[in-house]
Amino acid sequence: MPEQPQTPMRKSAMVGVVGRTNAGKSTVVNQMVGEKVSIVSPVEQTTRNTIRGIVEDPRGQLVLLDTPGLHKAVGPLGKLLNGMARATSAGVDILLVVFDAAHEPQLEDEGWMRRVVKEHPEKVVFALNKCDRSPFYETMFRDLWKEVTTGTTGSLPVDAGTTSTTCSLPVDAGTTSTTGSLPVEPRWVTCCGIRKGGCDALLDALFDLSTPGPALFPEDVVTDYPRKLAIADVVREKLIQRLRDEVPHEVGVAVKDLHEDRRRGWDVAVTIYVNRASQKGIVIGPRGSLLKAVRLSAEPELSDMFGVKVRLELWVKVEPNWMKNNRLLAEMGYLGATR
Ligand SMILES: Nc1nc2c(ncn2[C@@H]2O[C@H](COP(=O)(O)OP(=O)(O)OP(=O)(O)O)[C@@H](O)[C@H]2O)c(=O)[nH]1
Ligand SMILES: [Mg+2]
Repeated sequence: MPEQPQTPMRKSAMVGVVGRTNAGKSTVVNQMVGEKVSIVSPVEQTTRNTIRGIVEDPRGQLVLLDTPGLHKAVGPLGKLLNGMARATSAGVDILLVVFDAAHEPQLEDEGWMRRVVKEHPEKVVFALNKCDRSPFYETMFRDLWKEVTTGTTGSLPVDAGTTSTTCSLPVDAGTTSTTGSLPVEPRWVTCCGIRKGGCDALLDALFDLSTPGPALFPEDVVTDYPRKLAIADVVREKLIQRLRDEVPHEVGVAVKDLHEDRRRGWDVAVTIYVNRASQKGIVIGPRGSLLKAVRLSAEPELSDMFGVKVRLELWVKVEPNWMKNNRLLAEMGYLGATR
């Protein structure tokens, strides 16, 4: 009897998406998922939670854990975010490290490479992102990896945004030797997060490394990120886009109440926390114009996202040191969110 052609087994994998802040992790995750599950902005430390984006494909299912980008930790929230990224890098099937190759490698990039050397996860993909940009520093990243794996250390600049060049490494990168077995050679993929096509190669590499297994989430979900946190994130994205200087980093957003009405949609009360009284006026804007612009741009996006009419009520509250307030941090999902 002729042999029946075999249908390939569906694969699944949990993928930790890590890298320096602003490398384009969330952009790449959204492209691969095909929908916006994670907010994106040119401001550092945009992602403040580990967000799961789910890729459904004939080849199987990938669960992408988008993490806050590693940065020189400032204050308790900064440390919390770095901790989240590190915790996610352990216990995943594949580690996807996203590098911003439109810039020369920075200390945090070297830090991730060292972490790969130290912990040698079995499967690693290095994504050289922003390949639409010129110059593109592919060779420098590849050379750095060679240096890191052979134990010759380079002395890299700290991120251009920081003034000090003597900060300690954000990950445990103090070790210069690579004693023990060498790590697995990562797959290198050149991609462009802002173009869908650029991310197909990334999906190919990830599915290639995945093993046969059952789907981890139902097929019709793209994220299991709690909706209150997703709403707060979209509001924060719209705020960040309109705020300047240090204010974006000092803003915290929490959904206080979500009232569902089957006919009228959702009424959502949102509180925006700032550290200082002077920031309250900035967030509200002249005659409430900034807050209104935030609301008008967030509402249609949220309505689209959830398939119901979403109305927002935005309040601004001065809460000095909200970043040290565990109750508020928990409300924003930043505590106990390290999986
Ligand atoms: N030119 C170009 N810009 C990109 C590309 N990918 C992302 N960006 C931009 O880079 C900026 C940062 O993108 P994000 O996706 O928010 O970066 P992130 O790594 O998630 O940042 P954090 O959440 O702060 O860690 C945004 O302005 C993106 O539009 C790319 O392939 N090319
Ligand atoms: Mg992000």
